[in-house]
Amino acid sequence: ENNSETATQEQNNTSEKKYLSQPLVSDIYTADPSAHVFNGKIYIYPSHDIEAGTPENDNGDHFDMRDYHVFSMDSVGGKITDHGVALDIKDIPWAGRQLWAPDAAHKNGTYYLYFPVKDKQDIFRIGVATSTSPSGPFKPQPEPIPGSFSIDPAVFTDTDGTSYMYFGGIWGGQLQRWQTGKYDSTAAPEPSGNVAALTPKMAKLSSDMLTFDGPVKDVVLLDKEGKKIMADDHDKRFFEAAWVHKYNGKYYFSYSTGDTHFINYAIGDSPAGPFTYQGVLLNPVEGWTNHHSIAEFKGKWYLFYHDTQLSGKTHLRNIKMTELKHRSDGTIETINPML
Ligand code: FUB
Repeated sequence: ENNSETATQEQNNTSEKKYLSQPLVSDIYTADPSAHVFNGKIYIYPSHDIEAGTPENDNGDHFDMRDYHVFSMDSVGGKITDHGVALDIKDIPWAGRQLWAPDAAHKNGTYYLYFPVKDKQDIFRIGVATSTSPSGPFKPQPEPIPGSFSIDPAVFTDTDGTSYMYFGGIWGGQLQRWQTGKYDSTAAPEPSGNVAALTPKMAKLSSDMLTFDGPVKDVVLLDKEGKKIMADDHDKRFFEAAWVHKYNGKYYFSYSTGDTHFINYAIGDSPAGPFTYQGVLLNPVEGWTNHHSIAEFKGKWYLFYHDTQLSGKTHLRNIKMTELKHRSDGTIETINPML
């Protein structure tokens, strides 16, 4: 009898899903969490997923979001505050559809919310909105950032005060449509064969944080032999969700591999790269997309990510956080979202 009880228990244990961490927010769906520490608190700038009823396809039309909420936490594991609607698509004069993964920055008493949205020609551009408060509401500039394109802006401010935007995403993120410098809606979703993968992009931000100061540059990702990551290497090549953090004087570029669902990371000596591939930072989560950010709070580092624990649906996600550990050699311990 004892044996059969043990067998039942084991069955229960194996059929029950065990998540590394639990959703931070459960009354609305949230995704793509970009976290920053402002005024001693953690602020999270996520996408706000909704059931818009738009059919699913490879371009991500089912991610049909219309506003952003900002969240804050005084302590890890403490209460999370929803500050309400921080920016609504109806208030962005040039926007068409799909408010995707945002990021935020702070300079001289102003907070900046950077966001990708399709314009009225259905071309993704990156916009910026400002507020005197980290929780908004944010007032958008009347036009997108000149020269911006594609998705997933991530703004990193270096210790010298210079800010850089990293951005780009292939397939539905449209990065592949800009290879000639002009928009080409006929481009294949990504290159294939014996060619280098498409690179994420970066640009220095102007001192007012509202425009690019200088050209948009390629962010070169190299393998450990110093060769460019190749287009067919879907376990390693950049797909979307760029993020940069600085640790012990080194620059860490992390990103999603999209259809293979990893968050990988690469290390460089300068914010402009090149960055050398190191390995997987976060293994695949439940749901198709994997999108993260990394922030230091009170001497510890945290990974912010999402999965679909609450809904079981790829376009209705929930944000989570967990501790991230750098080893003494600077590499990062791989995080498994399921136990
Ligand atoms: O949330 C919409 C899009 O899905 C994001 O911009 C991508 O990074 C992916 O998470």
